[in-house]
Amino acid sequence: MNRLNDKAEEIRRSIFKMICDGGGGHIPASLSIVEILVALYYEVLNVTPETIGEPGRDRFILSKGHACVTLYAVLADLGFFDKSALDTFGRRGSILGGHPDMLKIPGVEASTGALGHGLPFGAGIALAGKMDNRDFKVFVVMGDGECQEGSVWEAAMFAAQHRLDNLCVIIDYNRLQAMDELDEIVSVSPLADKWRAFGWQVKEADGHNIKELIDVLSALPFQPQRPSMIIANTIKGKGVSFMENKPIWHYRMPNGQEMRVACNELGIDPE
Ligand SMILES: Cc1ncc(C[n+]2csc(CCOP(=O)(O)OP(=O)(O)O)c2C)c(N)n1
Repeated sequence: MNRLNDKAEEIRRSIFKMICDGGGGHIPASLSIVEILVALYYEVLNVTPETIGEPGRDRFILSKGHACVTLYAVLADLGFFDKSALDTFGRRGSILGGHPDMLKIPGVEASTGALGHGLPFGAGIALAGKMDNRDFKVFVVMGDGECQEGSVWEAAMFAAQHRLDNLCVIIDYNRLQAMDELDEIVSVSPLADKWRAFGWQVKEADGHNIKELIDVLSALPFQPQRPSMIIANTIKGKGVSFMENKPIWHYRMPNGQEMRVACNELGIDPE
């Protein structure tokens, strides 16, 4: 497990450097999902740069597309595209923009950014897999604030009705939404009960504990004939102390002194 914890730290450094060098991005939202993506891509997902075109591969959809730099760092590390592309993030002509583009970036399965689309898209792919008698799984990572979108609940009903037990959603439950606390905007609690009421099998996990995440993900489907939901308890901004649980940092760049503190905490050599 040390290897994966080290990998998570490496991905955190990559996220921070990419966004600071690129001049803008969602740092805390990206730090929130590091362990979730590391658990999925390094232990669970049956997909590689060689098999990305094969119909039987597992699918991953990052529905909270504003956290795309985490996905970029992981995909580059696994060789889906050259790591040098990370240095171009946010620049004119780069394949790596502020939201992921499936037509430009090898390994990206869905263009996302407009919240509420990843689950409907994933549910459609999961149904197609069932109809084609394939045994791949579809994983969707969503934000907790994203659960306010009506399209999420339409897809939730659809997935339960079609018994999509090849579909797993992981909610990044950091309890913040953009610039405020989720409960101060439109509360989604009790989150687990809501999903259960829609016919989903729900488990909770510490979203920063890679072993716990892998254990839960290894138990899929949680119940045959039902879609699975993992509510991952997370901290928005995890790893940079002054950003943790602070909504103001949703889309904000650190100044010189803040940059030095963050680099020190993440183990980045300040140049
Ligand atoms: C349909 C839509 N409405 C609004 C936005 C603007 N937006 C970008 S990130 C964000 C916050 C989403 O909250 P949450 O899903 O909890 O993500 P987190 O705060 O953890 O990053 C919003 C509202 C968007 N991207 N898409």
